[in-house]
This record gives sequence, C-alpha cells and structure tokens, in this order.
Amino acid sequence: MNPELNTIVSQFDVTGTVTDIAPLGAGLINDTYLVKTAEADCPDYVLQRINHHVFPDVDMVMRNIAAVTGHIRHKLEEQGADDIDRRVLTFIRLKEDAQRLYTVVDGNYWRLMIFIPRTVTKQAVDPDSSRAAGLAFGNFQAMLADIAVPLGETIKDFHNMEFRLRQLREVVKADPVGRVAEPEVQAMLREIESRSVDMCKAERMGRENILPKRVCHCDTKVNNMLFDENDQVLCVIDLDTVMPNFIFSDFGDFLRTAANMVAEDCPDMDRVAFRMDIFKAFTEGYLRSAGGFLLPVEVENLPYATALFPYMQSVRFLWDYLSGDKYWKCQYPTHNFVRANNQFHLLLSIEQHYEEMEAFIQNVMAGGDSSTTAHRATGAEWIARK
Ligand code: GN1
Ligand code: MG
Repeated sequence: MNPELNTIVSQFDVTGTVTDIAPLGAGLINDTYLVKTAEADCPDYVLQRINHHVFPDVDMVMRNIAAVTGHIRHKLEEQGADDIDRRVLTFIRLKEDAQRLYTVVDGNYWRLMIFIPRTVTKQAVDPDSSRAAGLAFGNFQAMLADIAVPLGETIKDFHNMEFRLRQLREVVKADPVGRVAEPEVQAMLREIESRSVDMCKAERMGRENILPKRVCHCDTKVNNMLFDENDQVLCVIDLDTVMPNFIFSDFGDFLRTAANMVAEDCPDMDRVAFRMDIFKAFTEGYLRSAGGFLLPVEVENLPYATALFPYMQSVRFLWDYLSGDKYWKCQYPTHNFVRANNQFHLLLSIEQHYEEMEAFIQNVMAGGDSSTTAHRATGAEWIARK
C-alpha cells in the first residue's frame, strides 16, 4: 500500500482499518483510487486528487458539492427513499476540521467519499438505458430546482456560446501555430460563422430574462451515472461541474455523446450520424422527470439545445487545434481537427432531424406517452402558447 496515499486517507474521518489503496477507473481529469477497509460493516472509500488546473477554485467546487449532495439527501429522506447511501455521494470530513471536505498536500487537493458497492457503469447506451438516463438527469435537476444556497460557477463561462466564439476568433486572429490558413480550417470557420448568431440564442434569451439559469450537472455523460443490477440509475456522480446554467447543457451534452453513431474522434465522417432512437428515449425520460418544472421556452428549445452542444464542441476543439493542442490530449497532430470535424458532421446530421424532434417533443408534452399529470399540465400550457 502506498504510504503517502495512506497518510492522506488518515487525515479524513474514516471508519474501519484501511487495508489497500489501488487505482480505480480511467478518468482523464482527476486521479481516483479505491480505498478498502478490513471490516465487513465499514464502507470502502474513493480517494480523489482534484485537478486544480481545470478547477482553479477547489474550495468553491467542494462547497457546491456539499450543498448539492446535502440537498439531494434531504429530498430523498423526505420521500422516504430506501438505500439513500447508494443514491447520493457522501463526502468525508477531515478529522481536524469537521467543516472541511478536502485536504491540501504538497500543492495537491484531495477528497474522500464513500464507495457505492454493486453498481455498473456504462460507456455506451441503448434506448432503455438512455430513457433511464433522461429520467435520472431530469430528476437531478428537479431535486435541485429549489436549492436555497447560490452555487458558484466552477469554470467561468464554461458553456457560454458567445464566450467560446470569442475565444475562437481571438486565436484565429493570433494564429500562434500557423494553422489558420489550412483550407479545411477555413471551410469550417465559414460554416461556424454562418451559424454563430443562431447558436448564441440562449445567451440573448438569458439577457432578456426569459430564460433562467438553474442548477445543472454540466457533464452529463453516460459514464457519470451509476446503474444498479436492474439497469436503473442509482446515483449521478462526477459533480465538479455542477453549477448554474441553462438546462440545455444537460440535455444537449448527453445527446452529443450518447446519440452519435461513432466516437467523438472517429475520423470517418461518413459514419458520423445522430441516432433518433436515442434522442427519443432520452427525451421521454427527461421530460417525464423535468417536464413538471420546465418553462415552455425551455421545452420548445430542446431541439436547439441538441444542435448547440455539437456546435459548441466543434468550436472548442477547433480553438484548441488552432491554439496548438493545449487543452485536450492528442494522439496525432490533427486529432483536434478531426474531433472538431466529427462534431460538425454530427451537427449537420442533427439539422436534418429538427422537425422530427419538434414533433416528437410536442407529442410527449401532449401526453402521447405514459407521462405524469404535472407534466401534462405543462404540455397543455405549452401548446396553448403555440
Ligand atoms: C472534457 O474530460 P471529459 O471528457 O469529462 C470537457 C467537456 C468536453 C469533453 C469533450 C472540464 O470532458 O466539456 O465536452 O472533454 N470538460 C472540461 O471530450 O473541459
Ligand atoms: Mg467525467
């Protein structure tokens, strides 16, 4: 057992005798370890080193997480839910300072949480798990809709489309690695600019006060959920990016990753395509749990949200390519350009499905599936406005 890691763990208020600490999972941002304890009635733990280059304000990250997990736990208790320790993450306090949920050792930030046993993580979804994911992320937003504590923005302007375009335009002007003149880059820049006004709609509606920010997860990948033995979502994890945002973030980013026929860096652009079966299942699940609190303007713009995230990711990957590949790790020199192009092709495929998406959402909101009463009420209100 690594003695340095053991010393770090011993700063936290753990129960049981630590017997083993070994790497866990393959996250790219934080380093994660499984901490085993000897006693059968003591939990195992997960130790994590937080990447403070990506998340500069670790204290804010942990304050957000404490507020969010505390609020969800309280909601689950009120609902009389069973197995609460497996449905929400539990972070461990420091022995010497019960208010603190992290420690700093040699400039590195560490936290410890209870390991949730008997779970499955997925890297890809089918329609059934997509519906379960929609329900879970919608429910996550619904439970946090009335949180009293204001949350901090852990990465400033993270999903702000106007900001991402500004970043791209600045690097185009500076051209630090001489890639701007490449014909394929020029072609993509033209396509990006031709959509830029439409794609900044969310920021405009935000300024006009017709679109609210709510507590969002902001990294709604399928591998950020733990499933139980019956393929139901137990717990939403990876809460570092939880922050106020337009709900489009959680809806759009899930579909960007889950409904692409291929991986986001697949170089064969002919194979990039948007899966409507995944869209439909996810949307059904999401509207069932979130339909009760969403405003009509939020529901109406879900097709826009679906297009926004591949567009934004294409802008971000192209920005990194033109900057000299500083943000995402690359396996070959054009890797970031391939990613940008892949996401752009996903956008093109989504643009073919706009009307089908709108009709589907309208049908779900009108009660075309086995939706709840609360969600039917919002649907009627929404259709009345059309
Ligand atoms: C980063 O590391 P990962 O895959 O969780 C990025 C996301 C991007 C994604 C694209 C903090 O997430 O916003 O969508 O790469 N996270 C951050 O692969 O920038
Ligand atoms: Mg992640």
